[in-house]
Amino acid sequence: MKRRVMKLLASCAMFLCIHSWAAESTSSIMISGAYARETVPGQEVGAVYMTIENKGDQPERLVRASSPIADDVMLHSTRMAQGMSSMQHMPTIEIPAHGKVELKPGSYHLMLDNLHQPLKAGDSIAVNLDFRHAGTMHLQVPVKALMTMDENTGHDGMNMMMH
Ligand SMILES: [Cu+2]
Repeated sequence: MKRRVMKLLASCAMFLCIHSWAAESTSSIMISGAYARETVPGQEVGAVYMTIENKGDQPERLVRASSPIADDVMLHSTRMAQGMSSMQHMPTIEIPAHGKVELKPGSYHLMLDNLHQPLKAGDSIAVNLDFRHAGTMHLQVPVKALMTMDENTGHDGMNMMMH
């Protein structure tokens, strides 16, 4: 099990890397590799991933996220326990000084609740992040297609698709 998870993490890291061309910076916070996962018909929640880097000398905190295309955007963390994944609501996400936090499948993510429209690959969606010190950042997040089956199989694959 542990080995499968490691393999999963490795493939996620690669995936993020491939899509990390665009980088945006405001003050000491840098966002890179942001993307949203395409939704399937009937899916009313979406997930957004990115890397948040803090180049400053003081810890930073993501306190809120919002999007005009969803009723609510929640900060979530996915945990694996005994082969089952569950999501936890996070009140805030801390980014340590000179550190970074990766929002990625199987870990932290932004959860778009009650989507007003389906997320289609090739589109981009507006997402706003409120940081305690850096203030509000407005992002345009590209929507990426779901991974194909040969890149991503089995139960862990399902987990990645949903979160
Ligand atoms: Cu979630």
